[in-house]
Amino acid sequence: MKRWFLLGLLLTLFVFLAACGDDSPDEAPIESDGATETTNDDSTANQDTTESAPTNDGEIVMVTVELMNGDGNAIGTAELTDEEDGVAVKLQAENLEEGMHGIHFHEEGMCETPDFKSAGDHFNPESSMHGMDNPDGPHAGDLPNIEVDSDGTVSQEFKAENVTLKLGEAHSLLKEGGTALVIHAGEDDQKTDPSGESGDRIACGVITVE
Ligand SMILES: [Cu+2]
Repeated sequence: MKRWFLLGLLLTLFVFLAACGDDSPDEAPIESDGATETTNDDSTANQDTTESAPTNDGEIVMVTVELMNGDGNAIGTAELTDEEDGVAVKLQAENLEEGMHGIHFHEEGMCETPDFKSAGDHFNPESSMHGMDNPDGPHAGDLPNIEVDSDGTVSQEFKAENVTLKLGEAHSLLKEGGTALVIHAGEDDQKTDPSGESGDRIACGVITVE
């Protein structure tokens, strides 16, 4: 009799501990991970094919880029609008040095002061040479020079014909990790690879949808 009672007690204790074990944070994530992973796979696969394309198709997509200088101070904005023949850029900035400045889309969506080297090279999905006057160019991220007025301001609109804001496309500025818009200290000669000898990076803004 006593042995059965002890056995029953042990069994109850065992079941109780096992139940506790299920609820413990150590085990629960492993089990639910396995379960949610399979359901997640299905739902993301559905989203990839059915959702991401339509949200960016036929709609006007606009991104505002906040530009900062090497001290990390805001100096203006660039408004990017996706259009049929490229991306329209409306640039408005101040506190810049008078004269011509190179400006490009760079391949990394990172603007770390003071030198903005974090923005990487020019956005160049076709692996071509730099410059709009280069027979083997240009980079998709190459842009015409901008001209800053004597009061240090610039207000300019131009079209970037070799890029898009459409998600998933090779020339998309909104690729994973984003891209950056960078203004240089000097003028871009539009032919010297890889950056037109436009000098230091003096302003930078991240291009992203986040
Ligand atoms: Cu550049």
